[in-house]
Amino acid sequence: MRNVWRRLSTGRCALALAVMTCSVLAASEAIAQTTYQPTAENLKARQEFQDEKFGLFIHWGVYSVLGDGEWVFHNRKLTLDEYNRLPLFFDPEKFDAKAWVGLAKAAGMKYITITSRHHDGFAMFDSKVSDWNIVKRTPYGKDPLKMLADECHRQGIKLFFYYSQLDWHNPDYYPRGHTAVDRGPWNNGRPDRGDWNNYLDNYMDGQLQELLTNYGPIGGIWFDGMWDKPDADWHLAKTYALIHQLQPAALIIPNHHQPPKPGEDVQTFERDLPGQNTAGFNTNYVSDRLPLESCNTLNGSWGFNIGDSKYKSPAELEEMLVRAAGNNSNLLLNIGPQPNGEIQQEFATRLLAVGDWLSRYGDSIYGTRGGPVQPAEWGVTTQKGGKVYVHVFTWNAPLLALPPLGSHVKEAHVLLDGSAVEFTQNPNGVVLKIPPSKKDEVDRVVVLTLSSEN
Ligand code: FHN
Repeated sequence: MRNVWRRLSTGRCALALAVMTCSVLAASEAIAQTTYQPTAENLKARQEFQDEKFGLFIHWGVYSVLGDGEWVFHNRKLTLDEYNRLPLFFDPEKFDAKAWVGLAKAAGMKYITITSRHHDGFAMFDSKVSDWNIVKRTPYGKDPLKMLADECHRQGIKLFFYYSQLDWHNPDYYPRGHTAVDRGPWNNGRPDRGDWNNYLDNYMDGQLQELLTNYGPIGGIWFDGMWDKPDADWHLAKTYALIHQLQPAALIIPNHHQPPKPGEDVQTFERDLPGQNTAGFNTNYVSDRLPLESCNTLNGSWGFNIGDSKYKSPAELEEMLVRAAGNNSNLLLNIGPQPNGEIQQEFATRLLAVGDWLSRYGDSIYGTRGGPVQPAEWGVTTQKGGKVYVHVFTWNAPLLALPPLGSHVKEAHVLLDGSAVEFTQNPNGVVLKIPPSKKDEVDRVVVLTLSSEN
């Protein structure tokens, strides 16, 4: 519970309200999760997911041709006829699945999550459900997700499919949601009628069935877009049961910005650490039962955006990853490849730098869970197998005081070179003598070895 409602005001009423609301949400999540019994394979996959800690998010679709992000259809208020021309220009002759997977691995990433279709509804895979797909509509004519899945299997890295439930193209996505009604209004030429049940039960579930049968074992489905129609009946029980029945180990990761619902396996947070709603649309509720994942962008955009050069530095990305781990969460870091299939150098060099950093600091990240100390401005802690990793970002004083850890500290050393770190421990906590920061050192990591006696 330590992450819940962290940002809430400390006034008495607010606190009482927070405690009450939190208990109600926790109780409803508990009920939700007890009516859904994950299989043993699923529980194992959740643990592996938590151990993996770092994934590559890829937003890639026909929108990349315009170099203006994945919302270009909506932002420019294009009509269906206009957007339908876009696939004709999508010919990613430089797409190289081996290079993409190799880059993710070199970055220290343990899984990849790629858009199988975004809000434009355009399937980036060979779908028989509709011809609004890459094989039928583009000069490329091939299925890059199949190549990617095969390569992921070859290189031993998990592949997840992002799937947008929101659809700006299909007439059966009706009644339309906020993005077409309030954030517009935008009628792109679809008729003012449609068969919502057909959209969910045949179109969407049909495509999900394809994704879960034609690509070998996959890590899971990353849903996005329910927030467009938060009050609609999304037939979730049916869709989630279909996924778990086809691949019991596949994790359902919904980006609906709400507390977890029955059948979901991971709670995700967009551009935020769990419980920190700085983006303005995440829930403050943080599950203490499900794995957590925080997604963010390497520059400021999800899909390829030729005008976005706000690349985060390797140091910022490393801190983002460590802060996620300290908050008991994974980091899913996004890039938007170019329409020709290449990943731009600005992304690649930064990813490789993070990979290099992880080759030295990875022990304090992979396989860990959030540590015993409340995350703070100065840093965070992670823990694994009787060890606590103290990650120090900004602390200029020589001594750092930690609250009681609940265990006796046997010894302390610097992760990088093994040199001993002086410390004292008493019932009030542990005081560490932090080594001075070396030049360009983002994160000073001190490893505390705990003994089982208190
Ligand atoms: O609208 C999308 C956006 O394009 C992007 O896919 C992100 C990724 O988390 N999710 C949505 C906004 O919540």
